[in-house]
Amino acid sequence: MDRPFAYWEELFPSRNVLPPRAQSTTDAPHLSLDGEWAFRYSPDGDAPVDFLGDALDGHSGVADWTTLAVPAHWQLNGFGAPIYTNRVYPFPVDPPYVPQENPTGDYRRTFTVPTDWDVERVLLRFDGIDSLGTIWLNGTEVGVVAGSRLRSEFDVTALLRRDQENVLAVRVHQWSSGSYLEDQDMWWLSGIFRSVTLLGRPVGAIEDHFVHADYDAAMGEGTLSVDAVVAGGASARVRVPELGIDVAAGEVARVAVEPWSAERPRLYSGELVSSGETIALRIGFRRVEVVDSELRVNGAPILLRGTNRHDFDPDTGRVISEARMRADIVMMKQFNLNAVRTSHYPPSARFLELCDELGLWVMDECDLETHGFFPVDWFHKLPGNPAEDPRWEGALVDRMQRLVERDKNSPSVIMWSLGNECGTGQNLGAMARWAKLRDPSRLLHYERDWSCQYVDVYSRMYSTHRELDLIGQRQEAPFPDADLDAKRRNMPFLLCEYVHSMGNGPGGLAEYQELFERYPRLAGGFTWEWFDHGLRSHTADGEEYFAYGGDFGEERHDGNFIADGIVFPDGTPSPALHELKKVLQPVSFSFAGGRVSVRNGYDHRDLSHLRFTWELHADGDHVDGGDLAVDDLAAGATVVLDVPAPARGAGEQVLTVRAVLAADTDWAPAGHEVAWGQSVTIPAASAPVAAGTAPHTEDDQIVLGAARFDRRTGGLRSLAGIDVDAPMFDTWRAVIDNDRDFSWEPREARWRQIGLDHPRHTVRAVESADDALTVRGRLGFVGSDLGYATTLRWTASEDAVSLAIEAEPLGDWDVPLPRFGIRMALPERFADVQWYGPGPGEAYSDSRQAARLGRWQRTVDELQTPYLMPQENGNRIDARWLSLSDGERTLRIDAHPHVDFTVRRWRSEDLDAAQHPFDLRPTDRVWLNLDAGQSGLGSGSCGPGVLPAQRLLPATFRYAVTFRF
Ligand code: IPT
Repeated sequence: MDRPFAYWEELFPSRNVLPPRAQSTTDAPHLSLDGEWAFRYSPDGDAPVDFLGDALDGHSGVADWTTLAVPAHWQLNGFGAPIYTNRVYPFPVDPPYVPQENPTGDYRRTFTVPTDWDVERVLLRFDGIDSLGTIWLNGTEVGVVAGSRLRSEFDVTALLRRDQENVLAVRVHQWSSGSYLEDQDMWWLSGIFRSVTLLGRPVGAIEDHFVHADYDAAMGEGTLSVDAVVAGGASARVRVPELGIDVAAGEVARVAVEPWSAERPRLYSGELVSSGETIALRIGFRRVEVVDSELRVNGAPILLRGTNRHDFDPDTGRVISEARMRADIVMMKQFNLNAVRTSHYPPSARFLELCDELGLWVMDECDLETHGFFPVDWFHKLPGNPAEDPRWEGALVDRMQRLVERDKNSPSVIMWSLGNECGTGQNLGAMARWAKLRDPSRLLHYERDWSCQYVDVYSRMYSTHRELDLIGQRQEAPFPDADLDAKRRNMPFLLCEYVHSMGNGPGGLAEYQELFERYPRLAGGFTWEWFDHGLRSHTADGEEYFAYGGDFGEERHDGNFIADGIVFPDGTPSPALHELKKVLQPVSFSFAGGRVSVRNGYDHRDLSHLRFTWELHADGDHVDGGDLAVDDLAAGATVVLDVPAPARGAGEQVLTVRAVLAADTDWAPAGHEVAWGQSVTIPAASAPVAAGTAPHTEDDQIVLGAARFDRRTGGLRSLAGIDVDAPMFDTWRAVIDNDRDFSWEPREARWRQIGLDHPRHTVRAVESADDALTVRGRLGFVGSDLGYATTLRWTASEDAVSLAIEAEPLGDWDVPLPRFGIRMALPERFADVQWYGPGPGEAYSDSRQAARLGRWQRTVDELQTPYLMPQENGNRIDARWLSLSDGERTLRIDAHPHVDFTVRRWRSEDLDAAQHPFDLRPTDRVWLNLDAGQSGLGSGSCGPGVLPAQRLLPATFRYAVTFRF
């Protein structure tokens, strides 16, 4: 028996909402209603509506009331708890019903309309209520807000008391029919989470305006016309003094202008004036189009170097301060990103204004995702997926209208996206048709309908490199319908999500970028995603950590899948963001025959804003340097320059070329590095291997130079008096998310089945010869017949001890190894690490572009990357040498020729077992891995795994190190 719908379960529950209109900066009066509101929380939606009157007089009593800030989420302020699910709905799929236990927040506040307001009408605006709110003013219902990340306005003129306090009351339900449309991969968080404003509307106010600012690249000319709807049908004028424009609204003006682009966000200030209101205009002239399967702006193809950004703050959830928005954009610009997809809902309108000002291409996405229908077979079953079921059409089109109408004047927005992960369906078609009619100047995007019937660009997510290569060449597998296939094959292509950045990773970025740059059809993409959405929490002992799914006791959740960003929750760039910065750099360098070619990879601008320098280092020591003259180089052009000849002398000679900002910008100071390249002009001579000393026996020990070994096992006990744990073979890494069982290329299960996490080394022979101590053995794994035949050959001179490692695979290996190397331990005081090699950040075989050759110094603690779910991290790749020091004594390790190393205060097993950083407790040893290598990272947690070339295959490994003291 069906229970009747509650009002929040109506398919289109909004009531009395005014038609949506453009965001504006206006001189009309307004009053912010943000701040402390009275608040009452109830676990279901049926509490009496007893809070509308002048006094709080319900039978539940005033005692139940407390206060809560607006904007805020109640779950982050002590009421209820956050829930994280990726795509499953956290309730039974039974649309439009939602749980009867529907947490509800009652809000109220009073306000007085300023006496100097000379207005005809007063509107009440809600920028975001999650998920549904009923509004009352002075005891009378104003209407119902639905669509969590969308703006709603009401006309409250008739209900307002002009000379007395007004009582504004809002009841917000956590769940509503809209919850079925808002199944984005993020925390479920409720409440009035964006601003509330009272807007005075003077006589003759401007109801809506639409700026059309086109740019004709061939003519260098802009065309401006501003549509204005003025109350009472009056007229308005458009003035742009800088361009000498003073025309009636609706009239077309043509002038020579500088265009707007993400690279040079040129905005012209103007105003739109009616008798009652002046709206500030910030006009960016640009034309977005598809020509010859290319995505073009202002006549030139653009390459989207983008990322997906959710509104996120570790303390306030989707309540975002302007400072945080600006900080995000500034950081994106500093890290060479030029585009953002507002996954998966429109951000605060202010965010787009900042994108207009600072310069980012924006894909503005509708607040729509019905992903939870996928696990229940969204294409075939009824009650159907809202994208298809005609009963939902009104609600979906309304969402699109509210997106487009609010944001239509932002030059940064070049594409509207219908939403994310809704399958396919006719209601998407209805949204698209409306949007195209209303705003033909922008392109339409939607990923999940691979027919591309409603859209202008072909978009996919997480395609492999191979697929991207085929699409670049227009050789992709055909779509079954020939007409749609032909249409799609002529579209530009973008990856709306790629390089999933969960935990340590992604790898394979550089290979994607190479393809994007190779094929004109490929318009780039948006990495998944900007933030790790970890919520700041504290253990019982007060230790801070960032919580993920399950940490709030959720019944059903998706664990740390919420931690898949390139920025840690506290705003620190992750190693992946550094890698991205290098891979996306808009200027590239290549070296050959003593010359460097410099390529301008910008879409529109020349390089006159950059200063170029060169530097020469020998073994990491600065030898020489100076400026490099790169004449103005047009977008897309390359110049080849002579570079200073390598200085003669000892050591590895490395030439570094850098491009830095010549002057301050809005997003970085002069000197900020935009791009760099490096070339080894003379490689290092290999360090000498210690030799010449013969081993001898003292009691139960074998002594070889400064090294002492256990006579029975051949295990190293001390090096120059430093007590060490003998090197053990290690093939394990604390599995990274990309290795795990949910990965598209799962490795973990097979690794554990083999027993790689339980290695056992047996010594077969300890052989002393005149010049060496050789320990032969077999590395095996508990429960497996696979293994390695191992040889450790120790030699020594007076001041050094060398170890040559050789390991040959035994048995039929069928899986790449996590790592291969040795692990030893030193006393905990050896905590100061220096090395010469790529750095300073962590690097892996498929994520090493950001690491530059140099001499680096870090403490052990600084070498750790605090992924929210602890996992393998901190690898330094291809070190030529490293040293560990306790301040007095230093152990230096030379590699022959290179070695990967990891240093930490716990063992890989501890890292593997930990669920949160607070689970990791320092041991009294410093654990040092010296590896022949590790498998790459890939992005298998949601995407392709490690590319073949970067898998560590179980081959024979041979490498050597020399210890010096
Ligand atoms: C894709 C989603 O669009 C995105 O929101 C996020 O959940 C991402 O996956 C994984 O983190 S959809 C997936 C089926 C590829």
